Amino acid sequence: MVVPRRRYTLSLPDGRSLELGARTLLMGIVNVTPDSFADGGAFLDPSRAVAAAEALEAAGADLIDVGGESTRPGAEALPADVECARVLPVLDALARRVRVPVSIDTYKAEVARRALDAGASMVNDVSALRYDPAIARVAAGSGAPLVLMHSRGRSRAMYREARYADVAAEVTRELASAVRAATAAGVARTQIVVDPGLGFAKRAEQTLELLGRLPALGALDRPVLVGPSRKSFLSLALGERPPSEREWGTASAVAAAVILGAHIVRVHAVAPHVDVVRVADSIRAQAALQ
Ligand code: PMM
Repeated sequence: MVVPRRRYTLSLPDGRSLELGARTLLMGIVNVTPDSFADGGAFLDPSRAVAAAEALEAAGADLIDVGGESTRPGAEALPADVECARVLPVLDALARRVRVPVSIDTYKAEVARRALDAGASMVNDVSALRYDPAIARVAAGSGAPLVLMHSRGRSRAMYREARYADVAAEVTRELASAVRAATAAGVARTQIVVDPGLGFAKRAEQTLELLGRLPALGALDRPVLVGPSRKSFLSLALGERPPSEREWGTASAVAAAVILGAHIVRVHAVAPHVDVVRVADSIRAQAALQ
């Protein structure tokens, strides 16, 4: 069933705003890391990362998400200085070179603060405030929207936490508590985006179920961001294969997410997904007429 998608407006620190819900927004991924599972090492050189972001914008990205620490299971936590040394030169250049808003994918308050100073306009926290709660005050102080992504445990041990009686209900409940923590720290509720955290502290079966039951997150009354791109849960349907060969599988998950109510989808390959979300948005629009 095509579920209604509510409209939301996020305010950006530079005075612009992002309209969510009328059409699906595409967030293009630039990982400035040596070890991300899908694009690790490709953009560690800042000039290559900047060129990749420009190419994503030209392909139709509505947002660019820049990250400096790999979130793949078992990845080492980086000192904030090292993470900053990776992302700040890229953000500095992007402030002059791209028009679309740039988000910083970090769970560290210090990295978020310095990234916002360098021109980022949104904070994407894959720990939903659990690793460094001070990040909420940083987002609140800057007026930047804050993405709260569901996960459990720390990176190294997150699969030990993948025990759910009802994955959609538990993820919704845990995100609700993260939303409360963020608002208690001063973040405007209207600036919060929620994300079910596909593949984070979830087995493949649980991730597929959660994606299929995405409308459960509607109880939070916040825009929903979904990131299925090239993730290993796709292998449950596709069989084992490298991330680079999961693009069609990603497209299917993106189409499902849009039909099920996602407002923003986070992908590595923006160009093909422009068509995917256009068609899925058209299906939504026509179904709403009936
Ligand atoms: N996935 C990854 C990293 N950051 N952020 C959000 N909000 N949602 C996600 O699903 C998400 C994320 C891991 O993928 P990557 O290593 O390819 O960036």
